[in-house]
Amino acid sequence: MVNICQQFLEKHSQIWQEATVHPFLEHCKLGIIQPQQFNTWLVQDYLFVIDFTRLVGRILAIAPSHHFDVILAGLAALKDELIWFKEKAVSRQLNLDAQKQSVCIQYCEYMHNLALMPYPVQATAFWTIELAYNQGWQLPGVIPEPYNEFSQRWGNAGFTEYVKHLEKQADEALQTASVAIQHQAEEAFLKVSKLEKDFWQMAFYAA
Ligand code: HMH
Repeated sequence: MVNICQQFLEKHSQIWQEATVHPFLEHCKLGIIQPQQFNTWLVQDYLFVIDFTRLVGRILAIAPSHHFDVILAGLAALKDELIWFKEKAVSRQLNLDAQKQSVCIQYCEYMHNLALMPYPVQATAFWTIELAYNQGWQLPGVIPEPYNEFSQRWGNAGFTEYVKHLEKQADEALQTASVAIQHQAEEAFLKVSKLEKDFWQMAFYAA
């Protein structure tokens, strides 16, 4: 099987690096991230994950049934993640009933628009979104407390496995897709990469 997802990563390695390597994560690793920066990320990411969960629900609705296992596992993990975000917000005394910042709005709108795209494009975007956090939180190496549990959530071995399954499913869908749809999937990969970078920028330069 041709590994189209890997081809996207290789062809756009610079853009991918910008999506996954950011001073925000480096400052978590060094323990010098400021509460304002971290809390902005936390609240905005919670709002993001709500819309991301809706996206995954829509993907389930159009996926071939032999892809259900992986997508349902993803949804189950998102159920826990939403509860976990609320616990983190309580312990940090953050109000999750907040307004989305402009980058978060853009990302959520993009995920909403993905609903109109063919399954192979949605499967590619899904994989890209999860891989961005899997690699982003893993690449800095061991992140000290109190941020370790954040890096563990997306960087743990089980999550890495899950992302590999997402890649396989996207590759399988792309395999039989038209060249036009494959190009759309590449655009989705690039768009998600750009939004990921912008999301870190938003939190890092939190006003
Ligand atoms: C911005 N991208 C962003 N937030 C997340 N929680 C994920 C990806 C999950 O993989």
